[in-house]
Amino acid sequence: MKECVFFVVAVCVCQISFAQMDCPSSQELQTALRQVHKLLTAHETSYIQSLRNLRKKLNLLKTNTTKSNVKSGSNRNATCPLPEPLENGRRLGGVLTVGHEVHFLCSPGYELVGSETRVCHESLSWSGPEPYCKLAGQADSSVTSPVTPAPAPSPAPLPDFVRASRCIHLQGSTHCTCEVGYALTGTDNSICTDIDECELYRRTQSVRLCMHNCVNTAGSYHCVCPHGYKLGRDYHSCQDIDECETGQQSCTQAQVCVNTYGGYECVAAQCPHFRNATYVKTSALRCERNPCMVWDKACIQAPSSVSFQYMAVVSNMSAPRVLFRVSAARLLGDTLRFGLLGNRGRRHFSVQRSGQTMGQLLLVTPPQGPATLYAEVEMSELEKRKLLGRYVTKVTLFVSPYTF
Ligand SMILES: *[C@@H]1O[C@H](CO)[C@@H](O)[C@H](O)[C@H]1NC(C)=O
Ligand SMILES: *[C@@H]1O[C@H](CO)[C@@H](O)[C@H](O)[C@H]1NC(C)=O
Ligand SMILES: *[C@@H]1O[C@H](CO)[C@@H](O)[C@H](O)[C@H]1NC(C)=O
Ligand SMILES: *[C@@H]1O[C@H](CO)[C@@H](O)[C@H](O)[C@H]1NC(C)=O
Ligand SMILES: [Ca+2]
Repeated sequence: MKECVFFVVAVCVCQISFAQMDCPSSQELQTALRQVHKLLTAHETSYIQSLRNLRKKLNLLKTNTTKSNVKSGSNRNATCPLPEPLENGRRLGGVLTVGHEVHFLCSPGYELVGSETRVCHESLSWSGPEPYCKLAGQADSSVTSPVTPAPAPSPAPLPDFVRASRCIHLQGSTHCTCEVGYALTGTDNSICTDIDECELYRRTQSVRLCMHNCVNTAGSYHCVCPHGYKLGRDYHSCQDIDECETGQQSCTQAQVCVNTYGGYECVAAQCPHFRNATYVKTSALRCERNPCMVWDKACIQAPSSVSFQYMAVVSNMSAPRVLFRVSAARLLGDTLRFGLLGNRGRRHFSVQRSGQTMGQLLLVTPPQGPATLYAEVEMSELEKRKLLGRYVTKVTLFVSPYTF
């Protein structure tokens, strides 16, 4: 928070002076900048100090609990060796006893390499590698790891990320080139370093290099897709695998396989229970009511048929859009009514009439996945305001975790 305030101050200093057309000497500007820098440094220090205090308390608690468990008080007074002084930086924290932490901070213009925080272990040694400060923006002194690939399963350094450049000497000048995917680095252009296309794109482009994840490799990169997708032919996009088609599914005979984006579902339609009404399954995704006694009002008011509809969509799909339409196969009465049953789907769906004998289910908001949304669409047929029949469609919408 405070950092922002300081930054605003710096900007204001410049703007006011330009507005007055009273050009400040560069010395004045530099003084202002130096002050802001000082403030920032002070703020950074206090921030790290408070972080350190928090960590200290946490560590005390931790050691307290382990101590009371182990009952070994022998090391309580023992200290770790004083850490080497940090060149171009400094150490925060002077308590060197077991369980305490020290922190390291580099001077402006330097970057810390190694452990920013080190804990004094029971063995009286410090955790983590010893830190040092290197000039910001310069390659690491150890040439082997200027770029670390994102998920490198092998801990060994990958020297392929750095190569020697090819240079030609021509009339006193030298021209150096790199292979595709590498860029010249180093003060003398002697080294080619792999270009991290993933990082480059993330920083500079608004479009995505990969539909899902990008993995940088020596001299190139490749895109990876989440489980349930395969890489498209363009090597950038991700395509859903239709498990129901490819036979990778494991649904039982009684179930229906529904392909979804990034997976699949095994569904089984369950016929509903309504008072005085009984249903038979007429197909995998449809139940019809058995005939009612003419006097049995409860039975007559139960839906004549219940159909099941399963759909798969991607996350954040644009809305509103029509998901499907229902219509009466044959019209017996004089009126058809369409509506949503219950409250379950009201947040995401709405039902509209789309013709004389047709209604449609609309998705009204972009669905945020992963999610499974439900809606029940009812079509009722009336003759002189008397109910002839109700037809219900139970809709299940599988929303993928991704926008593809
Ligand atoms: C750790 O334990 C000591 C007593 O064993 C107690 O005085 C101290 O407050 C405890 N510290 C914390 C942070 O709980
Ligand atoms: C720790 O040091 C203090 C004095 O420095 C001493 O009084 C105390 O007995 C020591 N405790 C242990 C466990 O060595
Ligand atoms: C439901 O069925 C029972 C017996 O089968 C009958 O007595 C009752 O009237 C029916 N309920 C309605 C509301 O029709
Ligand atoms: C959803 O899509 C809209 C427009 O298509 C976009 O502005 C928004 O950032 C997207 N939201 C998420 C969470 O992807
Ligand atoms: Ca799938």
